[in-house]
Amino acid sequence: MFDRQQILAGLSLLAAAALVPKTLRAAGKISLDRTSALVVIDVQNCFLPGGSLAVKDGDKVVPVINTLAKKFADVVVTQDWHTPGHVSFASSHAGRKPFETIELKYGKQVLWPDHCVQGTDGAGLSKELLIPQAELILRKGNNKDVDSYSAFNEADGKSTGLAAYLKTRKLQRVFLVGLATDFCVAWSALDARRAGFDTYVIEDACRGIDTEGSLAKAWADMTKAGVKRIQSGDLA
Ligand code: VGL
Ligand code: ZN
Repeated sequence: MFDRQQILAGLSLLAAAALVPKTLRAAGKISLDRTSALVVIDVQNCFLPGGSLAVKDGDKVVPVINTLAKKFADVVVTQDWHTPGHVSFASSHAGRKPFETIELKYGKQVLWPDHCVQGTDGAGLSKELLIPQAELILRKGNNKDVDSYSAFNEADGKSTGLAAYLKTRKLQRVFLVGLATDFCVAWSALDARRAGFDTYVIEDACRGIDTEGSLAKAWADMTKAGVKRIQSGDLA
């Protein structure tokens, strides 16, 4: 049994906790501000279970992203958006198989199963993704001869205009989520750093493809470049 003194002590502790300002209680958490933007990478049917380039547990990111998105006023959503016969498809290269690598004018290219063909259901965003306030849907990789993992620059270096869009809107901090960690998320994060953004990747809101050690390499490259690796629970 509690005696009267114990109850009083407990109550005063509760009262003291209530007096601690919210900012202190959130100590160690990352506070979002008006310069923070969420960039949701390629949460498209082709990358979800049953899709032509399914990322393992790709669907698990959707509820995490939906919850996160409620914290952001500014959200950009991207779509991988390839022509039929795109240069990144193994089927466009005689004798080549998916996940082999070839050398193209702009460098190494992993060859993929056909995916995210413009206007097809596979290229559609997940129907479970609920981010009504998202103001920009950016399509990338729509040039037949050039891939674009990154939302910022195509593989040949040509800008998509995303850095200028964010800067015009005074959005300095970029939080990346989506698919796949080791390709489109990582390349976007590296380009965001190169363009001078304060860059975060929210790990539990991403899933990777992980071919030939690509996931470990992507994290090593991102860490080296100063990309911050965080969890959704780290946000205030
Ligand atoms: C992606 C491989 C090919 C991605 C897109 O969204 O990460 N990966 N195209
Ligand atoms: Zn692609």
